[in-house]
Amino acid sequence: MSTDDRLLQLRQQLQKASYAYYVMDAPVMEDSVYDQLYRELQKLEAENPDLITPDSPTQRVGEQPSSQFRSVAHNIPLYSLENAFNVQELQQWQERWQRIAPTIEKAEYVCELKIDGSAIALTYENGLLVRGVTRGDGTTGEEISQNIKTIRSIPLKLNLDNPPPTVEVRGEAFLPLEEFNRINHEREAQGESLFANPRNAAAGTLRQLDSKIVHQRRLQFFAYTLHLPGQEDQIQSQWQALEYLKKAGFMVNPHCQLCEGLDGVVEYFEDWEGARQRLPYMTDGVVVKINQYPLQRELGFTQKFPRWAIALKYPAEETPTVVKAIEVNVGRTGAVTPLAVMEPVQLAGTTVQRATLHNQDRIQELDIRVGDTVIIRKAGEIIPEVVRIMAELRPENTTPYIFPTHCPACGSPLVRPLEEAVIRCVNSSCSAILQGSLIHWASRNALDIQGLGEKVVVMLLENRLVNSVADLYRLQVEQLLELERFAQKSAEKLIAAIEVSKSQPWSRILFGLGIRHVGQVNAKLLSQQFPTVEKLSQASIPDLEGVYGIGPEIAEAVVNWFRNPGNQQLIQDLRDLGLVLADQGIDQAKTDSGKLKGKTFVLTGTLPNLSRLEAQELIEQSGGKVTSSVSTKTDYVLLGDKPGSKAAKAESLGIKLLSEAEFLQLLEP
Ligand code: 1X8
Repeated sequence: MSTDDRLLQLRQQLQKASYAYYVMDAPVMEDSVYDQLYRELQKLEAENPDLITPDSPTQRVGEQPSSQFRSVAHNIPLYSLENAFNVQELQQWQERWQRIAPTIEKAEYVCELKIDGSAIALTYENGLLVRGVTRGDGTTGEEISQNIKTIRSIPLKLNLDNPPPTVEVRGEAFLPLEEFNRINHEREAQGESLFANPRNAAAGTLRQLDSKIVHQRRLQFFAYTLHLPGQEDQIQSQWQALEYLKKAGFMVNPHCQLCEGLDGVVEYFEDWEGARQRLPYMTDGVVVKINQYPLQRELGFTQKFPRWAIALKYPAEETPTVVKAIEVNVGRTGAVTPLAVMEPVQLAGTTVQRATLHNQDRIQELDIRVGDTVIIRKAGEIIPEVVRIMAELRPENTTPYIFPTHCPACGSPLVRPLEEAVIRCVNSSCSAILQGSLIHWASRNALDIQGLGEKVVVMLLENRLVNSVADLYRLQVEQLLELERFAQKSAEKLIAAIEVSKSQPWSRILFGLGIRHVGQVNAKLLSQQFPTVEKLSQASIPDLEGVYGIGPEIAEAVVNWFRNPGNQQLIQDLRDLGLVLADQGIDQAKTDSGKLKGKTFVLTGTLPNLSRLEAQELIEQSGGKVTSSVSTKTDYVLLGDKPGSKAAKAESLGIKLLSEAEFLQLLEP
């Protein structure tokens, strides 16, 4: 065999093996065999440098680092996509293009996952890769051919028998998550700055001057756009273009789908919202394109975007922002919670500017400082949290945060009990604690006083109109009228709402008192076993622990609370003011014969429709009871979204888990 023939054979075999491995993910050759053939090719080429072809597998790694990249104008601009952040905006987009092309009855849409990477344009001449260019500003990019060639899922030569004179292929270069993490770990070990996300890492890698480094970082490439100048009649749709790209040897994302109408698009978007979390690369939305090229041509482009495509984005669950201040908040239990005040940003569909820092230990762990760029995350709850800081973006002259030693509200020294993460203000007349207690008292699941929210509470305190929960019931319309916010009608309304709250049941009042560990569930349990405040205040720790569902911690908290003279005074005052701190008789007949008689429930997670209290009331009306922790005596666990450890415990004990729907079925006659 001539050297020429052998070289051709080696190139073809290695190309086939590489395509099978990197594009099809189905290897056809042992690594060791590949290496052997590769070395033979290298050797023959070294002996015959004039026989090296540009599509040879050895040409993926350049010898010389580039000194800089060349600017190249794109023949066809790389447009960015218009964004839609919800289904309504997607519908508006459809209405917009339909107004421009009213003759079209029905469009087909191609849905493709939006890959979080870096867009590049590849030019092939007579089937050979001649150029790779970054998106740049869309009009001009940088030539990074040497780096592009290291991406093994990009063919150096198209797998077509009669390749067209020129083709331009566009797509996304990206780093798989595993590779991204590997690179960041390596950089961390070497004391280098970390990449914030796979997109930055991909863009940074593509602009590396040394293609050997690029070669080490296993970039991949999904092709999604085809330009075949002069052959427009050959390919008539995006779907055909994707087929052509696959045939030519590119990796096309396998999760693309042709949809008849917008309903199919919405279904695709919703299906992938969860499923995308399990993909080995990062996605941030769905690209929706009108399939038919003739319709695409009719619609054309605006100044910035194609009219025939849109990116439907998933809400970002993590986002960077800058810390403007670190503050502490004193809650109704005296717990001092630090929080970061940040530049407002969009996160999971809402604007946020505060994130919890949990406690002093967490602050030390993060070493968070004013001026830091931080990554924040919505963690199911309403308040977002700080995940990490980006140390490489820290400005100069920052100082570590020093936790206050004194309460910002009342100035008394803060206390950190041994073995506890929480720092507390223990001054029982602290204004911040009083403020928290009043807000809690008036809240929906406690006394439910309409119109008495945080703003009004702050105003009442500032004007010294109240100094305790009992004072709320001493307020007069005339006093409110002196406040800026109130007119005759609104003042009368608030006083009436406070008056109405006097008839709330004992269990709600008990919850409203804000005794530690006495949440809604325990308040219900205690109010049933101790139907008057006298009985509860006289209960000993063993009495309390005797109640099924009440543990030693709760029992101690209750006893301590009633021992406090200030609290005894409060109970006396409330009673004098006309609140009934006792059960006013429940419909015993109904609960005795109820469908859930004798059944014990535990609630966990957020239910789709019912509030916790509503679920509890339904259970109790049917004769069941609700406890706060799972044990062998539990009959059912009613399971909502984002359940806690209770669900796992129930499963391990073999206790039946119910969804809200299944629960409601139990109640049906
Ligand atoms: C950007 C992207 C597109 C696609 C996937 N990922 C992206 N990041 C796709 O069409 N499959 S299209 C696109 C653009 O046109 N700017």
